[in-house]
Amino acid sequence: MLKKLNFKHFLFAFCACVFLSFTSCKEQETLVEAQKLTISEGFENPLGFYDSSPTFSWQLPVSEGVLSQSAYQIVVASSPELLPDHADLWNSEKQQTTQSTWVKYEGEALKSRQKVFWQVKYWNQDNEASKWSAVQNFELGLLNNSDWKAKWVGLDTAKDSISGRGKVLIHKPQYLRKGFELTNDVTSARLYITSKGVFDVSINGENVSDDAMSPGFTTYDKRIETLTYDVTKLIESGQNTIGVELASGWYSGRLLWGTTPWDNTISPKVLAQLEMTMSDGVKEIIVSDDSWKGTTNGPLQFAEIYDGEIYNANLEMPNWTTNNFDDKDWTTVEVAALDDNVKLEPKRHTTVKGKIELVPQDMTSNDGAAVFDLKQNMVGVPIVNVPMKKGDTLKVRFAEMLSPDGSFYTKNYRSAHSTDYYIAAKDGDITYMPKFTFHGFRYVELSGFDTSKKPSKDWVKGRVLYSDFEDNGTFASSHDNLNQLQSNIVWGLRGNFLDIPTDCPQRDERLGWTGDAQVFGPTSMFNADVYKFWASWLQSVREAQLEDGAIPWTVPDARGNKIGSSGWGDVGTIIPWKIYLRTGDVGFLEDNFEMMKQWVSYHELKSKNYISNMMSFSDWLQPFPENGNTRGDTSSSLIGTAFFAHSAKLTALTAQVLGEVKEQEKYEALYKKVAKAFDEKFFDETGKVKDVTETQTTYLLALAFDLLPESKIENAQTNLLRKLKEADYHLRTGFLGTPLLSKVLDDMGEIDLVYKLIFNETYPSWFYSINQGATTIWERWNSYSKTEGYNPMSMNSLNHYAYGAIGEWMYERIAGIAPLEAGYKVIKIAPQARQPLNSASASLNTPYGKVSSSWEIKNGEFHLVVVVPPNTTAKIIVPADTSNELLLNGKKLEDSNQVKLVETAESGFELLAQPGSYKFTSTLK
Ligand code: RAM
Repeated sequence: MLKKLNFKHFLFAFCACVFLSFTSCKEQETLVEAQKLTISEGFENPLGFYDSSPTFSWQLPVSEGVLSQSAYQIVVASSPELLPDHADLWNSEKQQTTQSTWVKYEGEALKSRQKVFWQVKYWNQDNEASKWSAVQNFELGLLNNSDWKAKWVGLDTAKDSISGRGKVLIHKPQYLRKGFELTNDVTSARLYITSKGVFDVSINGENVSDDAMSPGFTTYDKRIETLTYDVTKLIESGQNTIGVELASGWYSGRLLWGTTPWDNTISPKVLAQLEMTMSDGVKEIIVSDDSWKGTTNGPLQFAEIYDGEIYNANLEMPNWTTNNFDDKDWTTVEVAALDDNVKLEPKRHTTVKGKIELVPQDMTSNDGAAVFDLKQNMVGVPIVNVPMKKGDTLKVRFAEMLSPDGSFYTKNYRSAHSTDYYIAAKDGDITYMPKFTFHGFRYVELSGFDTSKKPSKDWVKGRVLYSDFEDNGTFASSHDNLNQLQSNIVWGLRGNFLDIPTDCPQRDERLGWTGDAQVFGPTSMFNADVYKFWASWLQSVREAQLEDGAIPWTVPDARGNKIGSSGWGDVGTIIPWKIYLRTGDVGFLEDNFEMMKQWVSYHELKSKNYISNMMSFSDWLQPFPENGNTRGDTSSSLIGTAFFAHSAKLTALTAQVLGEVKEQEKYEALYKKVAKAFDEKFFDETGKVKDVTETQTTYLLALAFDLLPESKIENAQTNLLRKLKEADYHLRTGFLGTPLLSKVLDDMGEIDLVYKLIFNETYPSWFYSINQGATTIWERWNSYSKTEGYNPMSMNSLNHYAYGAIGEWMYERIAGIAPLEAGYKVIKIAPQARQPLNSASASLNTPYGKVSSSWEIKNGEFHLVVVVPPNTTAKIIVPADTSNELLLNGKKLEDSNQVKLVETAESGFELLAQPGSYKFTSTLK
């Protein structure tokens, strides 16, 4: 063969080689491609996306030869065929950087409805290139009010509505429909839709989605979120029908104290725009307008978030969302134009969905009533499947716990009726799931069913509703109660993340209480993928902020009381900063910087000589208050001043990240002035609190927020220890003090004491509630006891996430995973092992991938298994008697490129580790 090669052949081969190496200039793309590609706050290939200037993030694979990134290239195009070589929207070119998260799009401005495709490639630490990632895509929703041709439509339900509790107008649910004809086949169809109220939409008899309570709860006087659905498969050539069920929801429902800035007497309305591209390329559009018809004579006669539903099956209208229905008795809808002041924007986090189904573990029945125990306090709706007799009314009640005598207790729902009714139209089994309400419960009671049938456990299921996010971390240990605490924290999160972060999910409240959100935010980030959830809610916080900088007590502001509370409004500085630490997304700080400054200026407004006189809910629900007050004994002026200083400090730190040097200096100086005033006003020379009641929280605030001069710190710490001792080493803290306890004591080196507080079994403590049967976090340390039943205080929820804030310390210090640099670019792994724990472990999906830390004590040896994700480094501190050797994977540790010993301290070995998996063994003292 070879011999046959003549010069011509050689020349050809030579040219081909030169050509190939020119065209592809091909470096070898051998490394495994990037994974988990997302845009903005973690969206994967979203439809109806909100952000016209997104950021891009990806993760390097856990793969041979991939330690870190030295460069990336992103290509963005209007069609997948153009990738990677002909990107028409943006080509970042090769960027020499380790940045693999939150890279800003710098291409041409993106527009409503635009379809965008992108992929990324990275170079590793040795400048070797990866393959191009799989092509990702996203499609924008309608970004501007001017994109809408549709009008708000609905019936005037105010005129024949019911006067509900507190004389609040309750609108009857309505059914709206529209038929339309198409002469051609559809190739693509998008339904853009939203409502003032909550809606459920079907096309040609098929539900468009399994979303619940859409579009969710925003500052309706400023912004209403819109949804986008791909409905191509539901549209037919010829006749079609769209049908919408509509109820009050948060918009015009009975929210607590009823003074919403929007008007609850406005009847719910829907806004819908169906945009289609036909097979011949022609565009068709169907919009909500005066050709739609409606009725309130459908089966759903009543639907209210607090109060429940009344469903009358006799009024069912078979096929009403299909072509096969005559709506001649229906009324023509009223039409309202869009309001320019209310922005319509694509929903910027996930919709609420049924995420889990629970089945009863126990059932008892008596006197025509059956009680089902799900053994887990949950939030959502029941799915009931029961035998009934025609004309009878099934009554479905809920309870968080039973009284010790077994009776059904509903008083702590306060005025929330929280009951569903189903009126049967026939004999036999019925299936019913409420649609426009939700309940917080562990027990379900049914009555009104066919009593000739024996109740059975499978009559009821619990459909758990929350915003559609996934778990983001795990925590487990060798201790049952600690594991139950972790479970309670996670269930508290699920129950109170139903579109907005709420204080509680069951009584006549369920509002976006800012103080509760402020304390629980960080813990939520460990347990669930909720960055988008928070980013979205913070937009509402910005919108709700008043002109003088006040952040309302609840967001969206359902109360309309124009003032802020210290410790509550500070959500506006604390959440941006704390979430930035966990994501590393500078854009998030940019978005919120103005709000932070405004909030600090509100602190200034509400203080004299830097001493605060801002109203405060204070250390809410502190146990054993001397003054008997729900606001506890800590001076509200001291609290306000402490938060003033802290908010100024966080604003300075933010300015520093944003490179705003002047602002940084200004807020640093302000923080120092306020801290000085705080010290002079509230502390004597010896570091003891003066002139106001001395509480644990007084010291916690001073120490946590760094408000005392160096010379007083030690004494203040001693005073805090004395206060704890006086309380027999139990906490005496409420909503504001409790989250600071673990951190302050930890900084003092008092880890044993933090363990003691967490493992306390007696009141007040976390385990006290667990020993009383808690399956969620309670509002009060003693909300319920097995012998006494419910705490008689009317404000008493068994699902209030605030005290779950301890979860942050469990992840960061018991398992030992904390960010050392924002976004976990540098991770600190420093578990604090103490009795009674023999083992603990946690894992967390960081923006760079999964990190985990898992330890176990066996025969005096400490075993620690750590996984460090690619493109990060970790500082690992292995607790040890350092006079003995440290083993790595069973062998004496020797410095390598992977792991280096940095320091041998008294309490352990400090190491610097590159990405990879490690198994350390040390001997404990
Ligand atoms: C209660 C709420 C909330 C708390 C406020 C001050 O009504 O349940 O938890 O933040 O009051």
